[in-house]
Amino acid sequence: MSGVCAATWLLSACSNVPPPAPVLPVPTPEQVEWHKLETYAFVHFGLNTFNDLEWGYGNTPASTFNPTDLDCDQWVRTIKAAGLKGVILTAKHHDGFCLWPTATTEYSVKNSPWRDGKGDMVRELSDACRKHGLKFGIYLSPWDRNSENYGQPGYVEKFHAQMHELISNYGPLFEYWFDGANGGDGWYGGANEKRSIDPKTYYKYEEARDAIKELHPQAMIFGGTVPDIRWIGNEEGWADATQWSPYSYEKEKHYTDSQRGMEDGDKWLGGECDVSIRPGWFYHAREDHQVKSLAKLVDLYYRSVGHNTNFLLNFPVALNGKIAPGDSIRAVEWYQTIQNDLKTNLLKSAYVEASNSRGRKYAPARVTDGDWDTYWATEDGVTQASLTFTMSPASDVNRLLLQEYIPLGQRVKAFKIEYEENAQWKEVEPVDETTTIGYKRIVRFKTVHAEKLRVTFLDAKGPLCINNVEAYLAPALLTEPAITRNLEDKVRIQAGEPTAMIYYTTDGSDPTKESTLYDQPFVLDQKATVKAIVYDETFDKYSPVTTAEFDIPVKMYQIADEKEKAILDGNGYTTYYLPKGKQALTVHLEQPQTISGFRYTPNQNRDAQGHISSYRFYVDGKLVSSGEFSNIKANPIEQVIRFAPVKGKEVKLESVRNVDDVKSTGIGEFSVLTE
Ligand code: FUL
Repeated sequence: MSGVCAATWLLSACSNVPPPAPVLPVPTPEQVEWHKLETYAFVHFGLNTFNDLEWGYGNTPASTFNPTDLDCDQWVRTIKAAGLKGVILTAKHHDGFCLWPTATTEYSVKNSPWRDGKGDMVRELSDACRKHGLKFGIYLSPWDRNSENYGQPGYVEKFHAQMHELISNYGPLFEYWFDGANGGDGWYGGANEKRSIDPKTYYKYEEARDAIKELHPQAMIFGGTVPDIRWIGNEEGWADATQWSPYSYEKEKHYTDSQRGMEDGDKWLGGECDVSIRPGWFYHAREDHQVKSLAKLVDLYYRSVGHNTNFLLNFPVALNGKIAPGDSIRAVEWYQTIQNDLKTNLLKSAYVEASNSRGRKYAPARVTDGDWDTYWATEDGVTQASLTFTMSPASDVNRLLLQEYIPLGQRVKAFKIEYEENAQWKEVEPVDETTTIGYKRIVRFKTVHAEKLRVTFLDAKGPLCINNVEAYLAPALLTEPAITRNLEDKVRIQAGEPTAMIYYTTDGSDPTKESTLYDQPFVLDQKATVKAIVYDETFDKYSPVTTAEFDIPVKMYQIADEKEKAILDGNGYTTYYLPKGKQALTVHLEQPQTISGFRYTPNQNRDAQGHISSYRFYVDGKLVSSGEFSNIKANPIEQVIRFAPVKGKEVKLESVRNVDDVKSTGIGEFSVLTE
């Protein structure tokens, strides 16, 4: 042994080798605790619920707020059973209606029939949370469509007074949400909003933050100008696999940069993936059959928590004041499925070796000791190294969970996973790129039989600090099929697995393996509801049911222009842009129909522009409906508008305004709803 080697050996063997120097930025201890929550709930409830709206204009009377059987305890029991660690309540949404008896405005529960005007929903929910050991958080919309002095200094005083009531009277808060809508960017404020403000200065967010932090040092602030965490850039509940917690708003080119964070970000701002269990944030009876499927929610878990971000799952509480039974059941099934996926850690008793180690305190076995605060680390200057796990016994495996010791910063930039079978090393086939790790990364890959598993860290911003590695064998989950109807009125049903058996019905009944077997696209040139399932013969298991409601067939529309036909092809990604100078789409039907609504889907391509935010709709030249497609910028889902039935042959969808005032108008899909 040379003198240098002996010295290195002595140094690494002794237990007081210093930890690796932090890689900046690092999270605060409160941010670390927030990461550990992983999943928690949102509840959207308020006047919108009773008026079938997503963004109320602030003019629906407070008297319409009347839950018949409000039960916050039921919400909390559901949320807890779904493994979620806390709940954030929309104490006031953009319509300005307050769910607590505030002294700042008459537009609150005190002027509603609910509990004879003596109710306080913030109190009921925070009490229920305390009773069941759940954390509690507040959403208070800065934008207020009811307040007459919104846009002037007086409103900001009122907004701060509301915040003070909420932070002073309802116990500890774990998160505080400042929503960004109507952040002053053009007409994003909505159809009636003409009061433009500069969100950076108007709301006095710095003062608000100081006040919140003084009373709730642990609370994470979402939004505003001095946040602790960051919106992930979509309302679909997922983050990119490459996911840096560091971020710099100064370097942001588009808000979707947030989907992956920034390797060179100078502030620690962990990503939060928010999504509703239904298409909308508020309850709409028409979405009762659109509760996200189990497979969809499980996928979102892996693409949020498994991609180093937290998952915020919204429950749109129903008119009776309860979470609808289907939503509760789905959320609990979701949690149980994840628990089952990640039940038996196959590395618990594996023998671990590393190609490099900083010493005994940072030995490779630290990654399987179940202690979050101990970690394996490499020597200074070593940013490439591998961990090898000898499985006892050899096992099938398809998930690998990795964690970095984030109090010292996020480091890993790239890694690969290999397995050994019959003395041969091969790489696994992951579903997405194996780049960053951060607080938590769960890699899904095709099942392999492994005698050994090896993780090779290929590049990092400093010596490696890995505190946990786990491996699992998750059972396969049957995903429900997708149903579309094309320009020839042919219905296509597709399953994830091309060989899957699909059964369907067209009479509205739930399909079983006794229903019609799908073998090829079939013509459906009438109004009908198609329901389909995937069936797995080996395990005698069904996927969830997919329901598609088709109105009058494509053949009943007269469309000559080839490009324009994209609006009816059942594919929201192919988009028809109205010719320059045109603000409206006019469509003729073969025969007069009793029309009672329409559907509009904006271009589904990521970062696409030209979504209509405010519209007018005409039948045979007569205006039958006008309004806004609330929240279409952040959540560009299908919009369904209904109105009193009217007979006609010519329909016209006019764009009064597009998101961000973009000139050209895009129509992904459009169709009429008939009686
Ligand atoms: C958005 C809002 O505009 C939506 O209505 C919803 O509250 C969502 C969570 O945030 O920005």
